[in-house]
Amino acid sequence: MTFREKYEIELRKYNNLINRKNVKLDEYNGIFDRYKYPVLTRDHTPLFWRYDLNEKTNPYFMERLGINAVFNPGAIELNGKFYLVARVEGYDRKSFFAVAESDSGIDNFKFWDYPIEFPDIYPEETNIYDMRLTKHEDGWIYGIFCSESKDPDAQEGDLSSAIANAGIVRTKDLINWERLPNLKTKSPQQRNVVLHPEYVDDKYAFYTRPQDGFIEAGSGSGICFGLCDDIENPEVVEEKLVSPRIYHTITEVKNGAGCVPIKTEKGWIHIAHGVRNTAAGLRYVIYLFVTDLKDPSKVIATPGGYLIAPRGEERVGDVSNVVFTNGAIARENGDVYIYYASSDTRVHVATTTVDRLLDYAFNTPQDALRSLDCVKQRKELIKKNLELKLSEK
Ligand code: M1P
Repeated sequence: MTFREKYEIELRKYNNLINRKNVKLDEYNGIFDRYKYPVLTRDHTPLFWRYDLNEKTNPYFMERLGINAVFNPGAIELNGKFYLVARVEGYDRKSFFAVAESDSGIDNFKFWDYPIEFPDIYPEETNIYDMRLTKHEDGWIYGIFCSESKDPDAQEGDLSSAIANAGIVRTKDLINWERLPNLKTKSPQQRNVVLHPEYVDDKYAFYTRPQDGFIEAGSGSGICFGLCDDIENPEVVEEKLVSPRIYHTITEVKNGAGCVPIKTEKGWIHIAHGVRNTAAGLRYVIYLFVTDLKDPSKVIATPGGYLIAPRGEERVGDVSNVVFTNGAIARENGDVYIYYASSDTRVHVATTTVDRLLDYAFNTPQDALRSLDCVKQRKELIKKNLELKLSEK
């Protein structure tokens, strides 16, 4: 086969993939819909990101810079189009950000030609990932992401210890990005930090996730909230606990804010992740809670259990048994698109509406925390249903 033929075969596969229509699955729970195909995978990255397309310098038509995975995207709607700022990970394990665009939000996402570049102001920064995109009322679109560096105090020979910080960039068009200093807090490490879209008490407001180590939450007790006077010198002095870790629940080991909160008439909808341990390792699921419109640090609805957990093929990937979200789009017509990654490998969409999420939030029973109390809760539901004598009607 000639170089040209090989190229055309791969190009056809790529075009088929990005032009493929997505299909709603018939799996039903009344809360959200899942789709057959992931909306972004490593195969969605353009061939010209991976191959040297010059036959003279690449006679075997080989990948020169492979892409390992595409996951954990921030999401935003601008002028009726859906944009994902995805975490793209090369074969070299380093992640970077790239914009993919779609008209429908459920299929045909196509990457822009070039990945995102922003000022390199932290020489020790090794990896960047998981951007949350906040359309702030100050007029900027902020990207808050994890900025990871090697732990300078690691013991000799320890090449794994790392420090996670919240990096901050801002843009008006997703093309030109300004970098601001990393967020300062009292915690030695921060990941899964989200900027609230409105001022609170005339200040910027962040959801944080203090943690003792790079992986372990340690004494970090959950998702917190804190105010910041100056976004150009960002510091949160006081962090107040919002969504705690709780024994024998989906947030036992850790949790973290996910999408930028969605404003509704009944409160702010938060879609976050919770982590528990199993004999097979950590299991990440997505859960929801609502906070007060005036005081977004005050939780007013906590439906029990998870909203989305890994299913079928979602369960397997580079880090198996994980679903994770850091981007959702709430449209003016009430539709909500939740972008979630499975097993740190690919991106899916779940579609729903604000009305359905609010019904779910306020009418799903809270976690009863003990098995026998959960039985009571379920018996109550069964009794009410059986009294309806639905099968006899
Ligand atoms: O591997 C699962 C996820 O692990 C991290 O989340 P957390 O900080 O809550 O442990 C993140 O690094 C995320 O990117 C990753 O998907």
